[in-house]
Amino acid sequence: MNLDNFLRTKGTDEDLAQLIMLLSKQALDIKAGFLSARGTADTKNVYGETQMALDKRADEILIAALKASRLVNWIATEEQPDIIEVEGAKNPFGVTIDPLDGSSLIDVNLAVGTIVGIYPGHVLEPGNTMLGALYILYGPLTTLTYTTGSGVHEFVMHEDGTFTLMQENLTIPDGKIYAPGALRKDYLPYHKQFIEQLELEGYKLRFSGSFVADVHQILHKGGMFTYPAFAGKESGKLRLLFEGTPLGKVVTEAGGAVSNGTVNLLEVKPTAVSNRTPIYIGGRKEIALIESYKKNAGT
Ligand code: P6P
Repeated sequence: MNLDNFLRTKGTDEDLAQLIMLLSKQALDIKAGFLSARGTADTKNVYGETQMALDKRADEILIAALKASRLVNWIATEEQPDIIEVEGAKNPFGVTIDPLDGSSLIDVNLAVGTIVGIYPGHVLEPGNTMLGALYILYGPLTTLTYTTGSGVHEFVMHEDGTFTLMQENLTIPDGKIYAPGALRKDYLPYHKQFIEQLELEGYKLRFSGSFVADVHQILHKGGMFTYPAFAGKESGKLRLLFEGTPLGKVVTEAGGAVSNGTVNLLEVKPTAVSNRTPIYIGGRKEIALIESYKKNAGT
């Protein structure tokens, strides 16, 4: 079954379905740029990170398509300093987008992806208000995984850019994979204790440098991804709106959990689009464990 028919059979809100279809249709163009727009751009994003030419290209493609469709009122992307308000919007929706997470890995041919959170209105709201979330993963296959609150469903892209159903109602299994971001020398005590416990239990390290690819693996095989608070960076590295909450919504809908180590990340209200956050995302067991370690450490 193709994505369009699947959305319809699931009774998805028509405007939301149109938005998901529009986003899916950008994948072919974004992927086409992988051969041409390589290397770094001569600019930095608001986080001071050098932008890859592909980051900017994917960002331009997505913003142009969303503006032309008028399907959303607010657009926030990791590559833009401010939230964009769309003139003549037909819907009140807001979207938060990481246009190409992990983009620096394209030069070494590793999987990267587009991450999207969909809100009923403005995006500076807790992730648990989201109408849905999706990510497109550009790997050996190009896949689209989405949730609108009724299960998590995965599709594969064909040569013509259409997507067909690969797996319905995906749930995160028990599994022993851990993806530990940050440098071990910078671990805070409670985090060090947590990582050492996982290693004691025989968890295997799988960390590619692409959040979306690493979380996708954990969604299918179980375990946990973390990019924690660390010495000198109590807010961690990853972005709340563009990475933590959209994939947190998907993993939570698949029976997992997402946390900043203290609380459910989907309950956190952003103060700015640039908010960073410590992230623990994966199986409920692992998330409960880190929250207990952090609580016992009194931090
Ligand atoms: P580090 C990619 O730049 C990213 O934002 C995430 O996709 C990834 O998990 C993380 O940063 C990798 O960070 O410090 O290991 O290079």
